[in-house]
Amino acid sequence: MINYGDTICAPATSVGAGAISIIRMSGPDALRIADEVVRFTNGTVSSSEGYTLKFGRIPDVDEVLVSIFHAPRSYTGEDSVEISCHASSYIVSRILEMLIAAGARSAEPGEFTRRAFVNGKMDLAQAEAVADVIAAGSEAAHRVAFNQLRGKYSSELKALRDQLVQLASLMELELDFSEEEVEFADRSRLRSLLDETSAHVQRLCDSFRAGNAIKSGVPVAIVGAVNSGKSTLLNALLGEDRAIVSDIPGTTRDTVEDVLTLGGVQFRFIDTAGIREASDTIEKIGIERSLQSLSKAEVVLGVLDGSASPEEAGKAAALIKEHLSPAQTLILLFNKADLVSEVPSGFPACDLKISAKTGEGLAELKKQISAAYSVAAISADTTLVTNLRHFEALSHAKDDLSHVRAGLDLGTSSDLLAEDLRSAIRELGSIFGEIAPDEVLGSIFENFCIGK
Ligand SMILES: Nc1nc2c(ncn2[C@@H]2O[C@H](COP(=O)(O)OP(=O)(O)OP(=O)(O)O)[C@@H](O)[C@H]2O)c(=O)[nH]1
Ligand SMILES: [Mg+2]
Repeated sequence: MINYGDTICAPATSVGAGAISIIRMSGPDALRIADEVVRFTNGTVSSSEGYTLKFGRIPDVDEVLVSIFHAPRSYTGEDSVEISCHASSYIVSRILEMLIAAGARSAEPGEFTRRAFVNGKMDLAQAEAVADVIAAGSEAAHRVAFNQLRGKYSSELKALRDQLVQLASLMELELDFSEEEVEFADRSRLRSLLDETSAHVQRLCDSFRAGNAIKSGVPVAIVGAVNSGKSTLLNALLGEDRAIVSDIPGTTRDTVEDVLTLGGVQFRFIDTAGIREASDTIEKIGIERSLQSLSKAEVVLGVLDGSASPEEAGKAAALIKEHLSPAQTLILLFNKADLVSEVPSGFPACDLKISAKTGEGLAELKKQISAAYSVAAISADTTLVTNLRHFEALSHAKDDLSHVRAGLDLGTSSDLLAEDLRSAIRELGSIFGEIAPDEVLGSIFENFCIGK
């Protein structure tokens, strides 16, 4: 265990909210400092067992409860206390001042979790999941983050890393015997092991798109011709007047977005400027943004004006499909169904008839949207990569492995292949913090809140 030498303190709850605040303190002097600041009727924090709670007084400030944790059985692995006081910003800052006067210092963002990582209480992917669990705004985002916090994610990556280590040792075996010109390692065995691990790394890379969408909200773009009812649809889905609606074509000039949770998944709905041949510079920029939103969306709601001519609607549908990629889900909507009793012949085939104005078909639309990303699909066994740092490491590992694969086919010498393999092992190891340079740790933990 690394001894940091100093003792840190910080509020662990948001200051000034709720009835109770918790102040956290961790480090070699945590117990002594607590005894200096808090008075107890009998005994001291230092002489108490771990996992006990003591009632005490901070003269002229507050009555508090002190939770006691002894190293190494604490969150950080160090001696720690948590002081529960009344949630007044005055009381919290008074207590912090007293702790600092007695020898503690203010913790930096994420420093408690950083100490937990350095002391081996959790690996780096788990430490990152702490922030994700706290930030999770939906059941799906929580489930993904919680799986990572529990360490299932790390064990899968560690198993993958071990497979690569095994591959590397097969290759090194061949190196050892190369002077005798024996191709010792069975290259076909090497190939199949390599293909298996590459496919696994590829699968993890592919999961990033869905994982990231679940973490930050699945983007749903509402696109279509001007005046087709896109903004009316956004407002109807959200149940509030979020975007301006008017019968003037070209009302929406810039994208407008808001979130809605459906079936435990957070969706980010993006209303866009209607797509048409525009002469106006500002409208052109808006349309450019519409197309960008379309290309970045997971789900695209193509809104067709049911009262428009089949030719116009056909053009609008073709334009949407032209910008769509196979990974995206398109739901084509026949809107303004309240105005038209039957779908005119020659009108593009739609998935659903709706009226954004009367609400007809919107319940079914919500079902179809949430079917595209359901929580049920994220079982405890699904590994989804949600973290950009992990995605980048996996992508590098994937490239390294494809070099190795290409080299095997070309008959490249084992020492060159082993070099690429070692690089892939390093990349995977960086995810759970096997190698974690200070600057990497710094950039991870600086995004945490104080007290985490
Ligand atoms: N009858 C009827 N009118 C609708 C429906 N949906 C939208 N409208 C009307 O159509 C007009 C245009 O609606 P908007 O929601 O502003 O259309 P938009 O697609 O956002 O238009 P732009 O922002 O200009 O691209 C408004 O007058 C709406 O009231 C519908 O389902 N039924
Ligand atoms: Mg609009």
